[in-house]
Amino acid sequence: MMQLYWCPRTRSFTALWLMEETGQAYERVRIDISEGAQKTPEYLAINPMGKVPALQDGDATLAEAAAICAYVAERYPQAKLAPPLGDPKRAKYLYWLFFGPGCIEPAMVQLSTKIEMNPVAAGWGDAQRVFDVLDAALTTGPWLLGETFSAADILIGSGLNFAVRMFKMVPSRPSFERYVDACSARPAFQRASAIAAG
Ligand SMILES: N[C@@H](CCC(=O)N[C@@H](CS)C(=O)NCC(=O)O)C(=O)O
Repeated sequence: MMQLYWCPRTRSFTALWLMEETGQAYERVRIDISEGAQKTPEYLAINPMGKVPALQDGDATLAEAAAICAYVAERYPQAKLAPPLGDPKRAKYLYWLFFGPGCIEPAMVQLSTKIEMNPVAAGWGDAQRVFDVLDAALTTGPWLLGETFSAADILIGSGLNFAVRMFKMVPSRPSFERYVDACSARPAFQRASAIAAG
């Protein structure tokens, strides 16, 4: 059984929702980051970055929410959280999985710190461009891959829920509201929310 290392009100909600979408049994190991549990030698052996989420699957351990999404979607193909190899939808699936940490995360930091960067040199361009691109992709929907829900929606949807709804770090837009509503209507999202609420 996989072990998920997580903490409420953190980015580990992504992995919690993901595990709930798989329908597979898993064990939750709570790492209380307000008490420094992420800095113990035992936990640093699992994730040397000392951050949640992290996942253990037998001899395999990994961290980074996007990598956990990709890994779990592959391990449980029956959950249909990733287009199979050879499916053209896989291109956009991978694009959005990398767009999360590669563009959305730094854009969020840029919005909250107001740091000015040369948009040609910055890999994400600038925050306005990142959120315009996401807005355009979400205007059609219902999911990032059209009718096909995937682990990319878990990554981007939980990120938007975190940044737009919970922490109001990113100004909302109608497409973001519709999308977060669609994500939060999923039974697995609701189970994860109930777990996170304790
Ligand atoms: N790049 C990581 C970020 C994870 C992260 O920043 N987690 C924060 C909570 S939202 C954390 O564990 N902070 C504890 C610390 O840095 O001590 C991912 O996407 O999984």
